[in-house]
Amino acid sequence: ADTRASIAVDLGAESCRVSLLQWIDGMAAITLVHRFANAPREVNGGLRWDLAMIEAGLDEGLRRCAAIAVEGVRSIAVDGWAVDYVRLDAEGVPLADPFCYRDERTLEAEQSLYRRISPEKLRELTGVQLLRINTLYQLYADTLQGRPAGSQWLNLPEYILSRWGGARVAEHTNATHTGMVELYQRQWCREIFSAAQLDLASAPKIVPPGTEVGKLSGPLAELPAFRDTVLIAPACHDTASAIAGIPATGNDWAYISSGTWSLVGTLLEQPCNGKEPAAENFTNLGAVGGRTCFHKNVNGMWLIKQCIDQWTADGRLWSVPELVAVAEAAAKPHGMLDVDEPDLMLAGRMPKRINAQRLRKGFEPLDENPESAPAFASLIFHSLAARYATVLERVALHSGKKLKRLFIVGGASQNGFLNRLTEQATGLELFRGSAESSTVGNFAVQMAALEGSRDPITGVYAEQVSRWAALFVAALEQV
Ligand code: LRH
Repeated sequence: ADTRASIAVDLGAESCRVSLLQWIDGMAAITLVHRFANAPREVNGGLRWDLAMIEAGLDEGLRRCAAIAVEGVRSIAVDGWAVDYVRLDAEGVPLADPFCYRDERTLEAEQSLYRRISPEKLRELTGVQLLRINTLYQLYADTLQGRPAGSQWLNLPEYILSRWGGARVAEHTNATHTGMVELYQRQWCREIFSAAQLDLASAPKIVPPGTEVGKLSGPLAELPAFRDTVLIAPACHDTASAIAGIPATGNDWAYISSGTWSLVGTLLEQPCNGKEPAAENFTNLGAVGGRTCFHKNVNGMWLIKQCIDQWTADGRLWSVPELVAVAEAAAKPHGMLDVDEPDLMLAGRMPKRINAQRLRKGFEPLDENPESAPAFASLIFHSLAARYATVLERVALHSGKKLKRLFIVGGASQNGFLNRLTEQATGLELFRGSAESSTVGNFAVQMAALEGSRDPITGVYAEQVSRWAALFVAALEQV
């Protein structure tokens, strides 16, 4: 057997991670080798990611892995948050720092695009929930700003793979979140491209999860550990990776992938794109093994993190664990927050935004002084749990599943208080999956890909991936 190591890169809106999988006496060992903070920044009135910082951090992570993995590195795969993309010039060099999906330029682009193609039509063609953050509206915003139609773009994880020597592709699970892929054909949708005045010829080729896209090349490839390292497109969408990292069987479970966002839903064998799920704006995104992530984007730790940023600016530094502890002891404020109000998806002034909503709804505003953070945190956690319960009821209804179990994965699955509230609100039996579930799923897809048997259309097989995931969840618990 090949006992070389593998590397999983997981790009997060709050932090990026580089992890190493090694085989020691036949046992899997996973180490988080490098983790660095990430955040969008305001540049000339636009909200953008610092691409050079991300690239430097990832290269550093790879170098550290090479120093540890004396046995050599067999494969590398990259997943990350969906929808954002890098524009390239003819040589494949980035034209600018990528926009962050929260940038407000898509507020107008969305409305303007709906005059060319109706939201109902978009929904029917793609099965994807209408979210203004989707790549479609961002690319159309570029068009409105006079961007030439022919320039190439790559979603972020795929861009990183190409930067390390991989072919320029769009991995299917990640491509679906652009809002531009036909639900059943699994290809770019002509009608949508033409409505948004986008050039089909410059769109990257869609490939399924578990596709080898090339060999590591360039300066890093000179390190001995990287002599013969293949690059793999895993499920490039971090949420699809996180769900692939849940080794559950049976038909009675739902998931919450809990981080900046909470993705609340269930895995389906077939998409569910009827009138009602469409009206309720559920999404059908690509999952590993040709399955479907049927879920809804619910707000998440974004609310807490944005409040913390504001309180920090006002002179009081709260950590998330500290806030969770005080929130549990605080009284539950009267009146729940509508966590999914569009205004609460925007950056900045979060305590003010929350109070503005409370005033609109006729509730007492909360004290915005940082010392009163416990009341805000309590309100946020209670409201998130209530929202999860409402959404999961609809998930059960649309999917026809009798839900009994709820798997919570991702960074915020560590929040015991929110978990207890969620268990109470949903009445489901709660299981905490891996906090690094995207990394688990990323490695699991790599291993399944390296084993070699795969479906030409949907890629690696779900059962195989699931077996590897079970092993890696256990391997990560040892850390
Ligand atoms: C989570 C996530 C989510 C998307 C959002 C853009 O990181 O990928 O699935 O909706 O970021």
